[in-house]
Amino acid sequence: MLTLHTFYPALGNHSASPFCVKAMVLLNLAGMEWTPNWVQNPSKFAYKKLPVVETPNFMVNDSNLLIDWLEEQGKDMFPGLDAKARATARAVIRMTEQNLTEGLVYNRWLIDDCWTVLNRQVFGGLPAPLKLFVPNMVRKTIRQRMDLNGMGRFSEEDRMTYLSRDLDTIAAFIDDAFLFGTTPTAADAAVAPVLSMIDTLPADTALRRRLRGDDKLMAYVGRAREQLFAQLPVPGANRASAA
Ligand SMILES: N[C@@H](CCC(=O)N[C@@H](CS)C(=O)NCC(=O)O)C(=O)O
Repeated sequence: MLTLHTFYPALGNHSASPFCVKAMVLLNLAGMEWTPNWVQNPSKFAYKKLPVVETPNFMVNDSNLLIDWLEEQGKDMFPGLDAKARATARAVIRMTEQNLTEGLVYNRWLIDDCWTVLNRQVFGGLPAPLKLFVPNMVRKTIRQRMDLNGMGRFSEEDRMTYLSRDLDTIAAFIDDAFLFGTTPTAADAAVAPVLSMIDTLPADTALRRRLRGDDKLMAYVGRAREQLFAQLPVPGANRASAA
């Protein structure tokens, strides 16, 4: 039995983190037996980040390394794809995680109407003294990250042009139910949570409006929720396996 160390749900998603939802979906697509361990503070883990998958003899400390580990166990995480399509799927994952997700993070943390709700949901359970400074400390770190990677320096118009190209790119892959055909792959595990989290931003931002205005992407998010997310665990539920 594997243990998935994951952040708690937030904003209507099975975890606050798209990478944690991705790991849950990857484990299910691979048919693994696993159980969640809900974590508030990731500082004890190797990279101080989640998700982490604990195997009987190894810690897999990153969701993309998890894809490789599952493939090493004999699971095909890109079923039916030739070498070129596999490379393309990896590139779509990287684009989504390195750029579009940064747009999601910008919206969640730096747009005040989103931040107010995120703060309440993610940090609301902290003891009173910590609640006074931890949320603003983390927000300051995110502001610095957005400044350094450039997302926070764009005008809103340029940021939206940038992020819209990512959404166009993802939409261009959807001819069937999933990004690479009728069968979900690791690319869907990575991309669908990010889109779902843009849709569940708790305020009417330009990014959320842009996604919600795209029927093809919204239909894809709906399929992912039904077919990939519906069976994911929630804290407190008594559950032996998600497979
Ligand atoms: N490359 C990692 C990214 C994981 C990641 O960035 N996790 C974030 C949550 S979305 C995290 O744990 N952040 C805590 C921190 O940086 O302190 C993966 O694919 O697993």
